[in-house]
Amino acid sequence: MRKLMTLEEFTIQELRAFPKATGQLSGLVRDIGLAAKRINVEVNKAGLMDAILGATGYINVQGEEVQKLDVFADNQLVSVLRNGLFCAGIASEENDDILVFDDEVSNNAKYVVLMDPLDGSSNIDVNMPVGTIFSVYRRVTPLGTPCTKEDFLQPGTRIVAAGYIIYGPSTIMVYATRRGVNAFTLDPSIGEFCLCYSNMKCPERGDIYSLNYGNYGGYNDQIKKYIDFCERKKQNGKCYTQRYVGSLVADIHRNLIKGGIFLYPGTAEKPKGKLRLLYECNPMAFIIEMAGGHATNGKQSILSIIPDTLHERSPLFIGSSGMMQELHQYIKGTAILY
Ligand code: P6P
Repeated sequence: MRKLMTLEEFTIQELRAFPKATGQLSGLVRDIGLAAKRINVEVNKAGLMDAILGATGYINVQGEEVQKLDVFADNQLVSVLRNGLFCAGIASEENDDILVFDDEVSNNAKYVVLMDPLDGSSNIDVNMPVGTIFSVYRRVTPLGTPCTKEDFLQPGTRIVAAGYIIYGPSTIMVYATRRGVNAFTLDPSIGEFCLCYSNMKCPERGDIYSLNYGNYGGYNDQIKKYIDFCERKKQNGKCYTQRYVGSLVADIHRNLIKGGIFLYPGTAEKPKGKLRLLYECNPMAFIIEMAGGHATNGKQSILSIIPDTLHERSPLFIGSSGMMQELHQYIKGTAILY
């Protein structure tokens, strides 16, 4: 059987291609992979372990009930990154403020990590896919000093690497840098992530659109226009399919492979939508754009948005470039789908 390259071998191969690289980013991604393996064990036991399943009764900064696995995932990622050599601090969707590691080694690390430790966790109790989402930025503050909030409030154009781990029938890490997007499936027989998709490209078009209709009972005009657009495609014999898991990693992973478009517009009560710019929109936009797709907030590229606060939200339209272009053209490039 063909020997598959492990994540470790892949990052070393990348290092060999860039002799000037320090190896810090490779080491950081391997650390995240280690945490993901530990999270994967607990996610796979969910349902068997009342102790770790279900809610903690706490409410996080997003006003959402915190699932115990959320807390476990956050702790695993913080632990490997704090004990590693390559990360100066973390901003997590689960924590109100940044986590500054502030020790001599960490203060000299050149990267910071932003993450959603377990996105879609409300799906855990019904055994649907959930995911870890992360992005890596180079610090803008001087090495040798503790990182500050300034290191985290950078636009997505400054992302050095981003990825997600989807805990589904397989556990797969999708990892993107400006050199391309690659995916690694966890092989439980050796406990390693093994390269399964090289140089992933998001198909220019697809037949899938993902939207939670329930959020738009009144359907504002722009939404109505887009639904009509998709329905009209059906009438012309081109079957457009609506697929929506309610777990961002699962919905985008499917569209990345098959082609498609995901829409989370602003709603009446949440004009800026539900999804978090730093922890969900930016990393997913980076991954999709490195694979040839496109992502906007309806008015501008997601990656160009200058964040004001750690937990700000943004509408998100993301997916196949041809479908994104059609969407914008169809509604004549006006401010779409707020
Ligand atoms: P809705 C999960 O809670 C999440 O943050 C994303 O993973 C997912 O895409 C979205 O919310 C689903 O939101 O309003 O459709 O339930």
